[in-house]
Amino acid sequence: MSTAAAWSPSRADLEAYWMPFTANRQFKASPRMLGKAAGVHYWTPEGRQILDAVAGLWCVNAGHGRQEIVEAVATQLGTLDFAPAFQMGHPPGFELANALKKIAPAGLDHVFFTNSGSESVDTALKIALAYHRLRGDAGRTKIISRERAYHGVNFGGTSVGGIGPNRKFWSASLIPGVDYLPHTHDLKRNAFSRGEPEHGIELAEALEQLVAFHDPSTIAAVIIEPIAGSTGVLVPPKGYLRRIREICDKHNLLLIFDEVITGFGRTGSPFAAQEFGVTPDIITGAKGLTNGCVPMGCVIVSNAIHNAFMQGPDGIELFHGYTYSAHPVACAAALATLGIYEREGLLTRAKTLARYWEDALHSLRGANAVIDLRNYGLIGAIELEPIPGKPGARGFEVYLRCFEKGLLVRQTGDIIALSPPLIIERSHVDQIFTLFADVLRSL
Ligand code: PXG
Repeated sequence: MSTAAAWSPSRADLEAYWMPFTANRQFKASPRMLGKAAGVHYWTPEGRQILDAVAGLWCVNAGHGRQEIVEAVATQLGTLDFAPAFQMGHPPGFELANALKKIAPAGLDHVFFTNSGSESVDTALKIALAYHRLRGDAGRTKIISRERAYHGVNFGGTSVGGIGPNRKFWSASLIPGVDYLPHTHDLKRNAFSRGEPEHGIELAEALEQLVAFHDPSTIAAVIIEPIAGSTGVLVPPKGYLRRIREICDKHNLLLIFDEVITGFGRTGSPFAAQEFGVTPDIITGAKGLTNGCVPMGCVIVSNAIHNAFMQGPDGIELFHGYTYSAHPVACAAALATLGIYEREGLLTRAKTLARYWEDALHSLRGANAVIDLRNYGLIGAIELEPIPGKPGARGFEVYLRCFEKGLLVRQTGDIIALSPPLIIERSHVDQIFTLFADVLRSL
């Protein structure tokens, strides 16, 4: 079945594929298909052009259809298609780890490879617990996360996740010893903030309270998305992340930044850690690592953590890894991606566009149903007034109307999130918000 050609599936053709995080029956009654992509656009199988305002799903940072990646992947497949990851190595794996070390914050010099953000999170949690145990501090097993956090869907990530519907089927089976900081979303005080909100640094003090409640000797790590993405773009209040770091240092807690969304230039720096001037002990990444082309994730760890494992008698230091860790084809895609990011300055391009983006987004202030606008780097969110008694209905309607008008956005409840490819031009930014304003008027 050609993806680019028009395709008219019957309902029966759509049954076998159980789609993720999708209202399957609703979708299959009225499918929305994509057939091809190039630059900042998708096309439906019928040839309708769609402006991609979410970089696929926060991942296609260099834009679609990049020839360098296509060629690197094809060459790699023809050279070394697969190599066992356990007790064997191959050049692209080491090359990629070195390339990541170069763009990561100083002192985070070692990389463990996974195949997704979810695997990166579970790997990071396992490394954090193992680290304390290796140091003779095996009592540190608890993890502190946050309300409204999204850390993927494996059991570890689900357990530290703070979004109710993602947990409810499994609530009795999640990993024990997790507690949650309050989220920082505060419409009353911070609505229509540009960049970091003024109010909320004091919410970091909740970490001190949790530490006192659990006793620091029982806590291994704090995991935080520097900007919470999935839950609707929650930008950290001024000083908040720095204060979290201070409290972690005071009590010897590892700080994990889940940068699956914020990594690879989204905020205007390679990682949000650099953007906000706060260095965690572990960074989890995925998505933009390969420009979304081949599944891959990474866990970048501090030298102190790595050193703790590289002691003692020779032998396997960490009993963890995946068949496809550092898959050669994924490594090739990532190396080509990082090459593009470097040549085109994409890891910092969001900074040069941020002000224009911000002004364009905030031009929606006062528009129909808009109760908040928030932004950072090339991330934006529009929060809509819920229809009474029907949470999420307005958001979904806006999402559908945007797609009808040729704009791909992301919807979570009544919040619309935007995160365009970092190659976006000002004219596209104008187009996004013109289309969006049209949709709001049509409600
Ligand atoms: N951590 C964070 C912070 C994420 O945003 C994951 C982990 C999991 O990654 P994988 O590769 O396992 O999906 C994510 C994923 C959205 C959206 O629209 C966000 C994600 C995935 C799908 C949709 O907000 N983030």
